[in-house]
Amino acid sequence: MTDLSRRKLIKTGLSTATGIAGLSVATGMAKNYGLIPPDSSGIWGIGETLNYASYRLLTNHSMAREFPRNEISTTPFANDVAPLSDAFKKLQEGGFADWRLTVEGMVDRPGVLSLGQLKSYPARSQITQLACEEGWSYVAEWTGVQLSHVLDMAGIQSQARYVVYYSIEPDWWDSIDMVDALHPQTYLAYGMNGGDLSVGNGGPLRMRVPRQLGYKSVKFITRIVVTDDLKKFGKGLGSSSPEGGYAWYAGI
Ligand SMILES: Nc1nc2c(c(=O)[nH]1)N[C@H]1C(S)=C(S)[C@@H](COP(=O)(O)O)O[C@H]1N2
Ligand SMILES: [Mo]
Repeated sequence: MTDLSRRKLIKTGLSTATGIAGLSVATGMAKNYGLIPPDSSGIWGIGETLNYASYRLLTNHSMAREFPRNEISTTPFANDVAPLSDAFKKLQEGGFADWRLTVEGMVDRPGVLSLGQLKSYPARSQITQLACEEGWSYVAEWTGVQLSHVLDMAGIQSQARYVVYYSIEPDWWDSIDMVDALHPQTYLAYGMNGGDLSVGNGGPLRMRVPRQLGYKSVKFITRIVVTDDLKKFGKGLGSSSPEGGYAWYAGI
């Protein structure tokens, strides 16, 4: 590659890099900046790396769009979930008084939190869109505690790079990097449109990651684990989604 085209590539940025030479320069840069996603080794690996790396370099601090109140959807769509377990139904019958969120991994103060404790933390609200990879979306007001607040309380250790989160549904777990975990719009959400978060929409507690597609907003959250290495979890792809063919990083 000539100096001129190299300069042009750096100037125009990773997202517009084309051709094999461009791709290898871009993935090299991504590697230097620690921007290789955990699902980068498959057929679509280069695409996933470019997508994640260019988003991170260009939009690290950007906010998901917030909407005026009059654009809240009148019928927020509750996507189907697998039939909920007896354990879930028992918690539901008890008004979720016994729902617990375990916080563990690379934190100084691991612990177990009730919904009451989460609600005693500073509450935040945002009116944002939840967009499914299948093409539909809705706008709602989400209320919850910033994930960053829960992480601050637990004291994240300096090597931490990702937060892994688990649903009470066994097949649903996912993870985000620290940029999204500490982002002000990433919530552990327990409210929607002024009321409790309905079970259909993931109540009593769901992760809300408005800068990524809907599937990253995992419902019925019971556990979060702070880690430096996603290879230790599941098949090492960072989430149950790439195991089913979806990208780990689903920035919008
Ligand atoms: N536990 C769990 N979380 C989940 C899902 C699921 O089936 N189970 N579906 C995901 C998908 S694909 C989308 S698009 C959103 C849908 O959220 P909604 O039901 O509020 O529309 O939830 C996500 N979180
Ligand atoms: Mo979805």
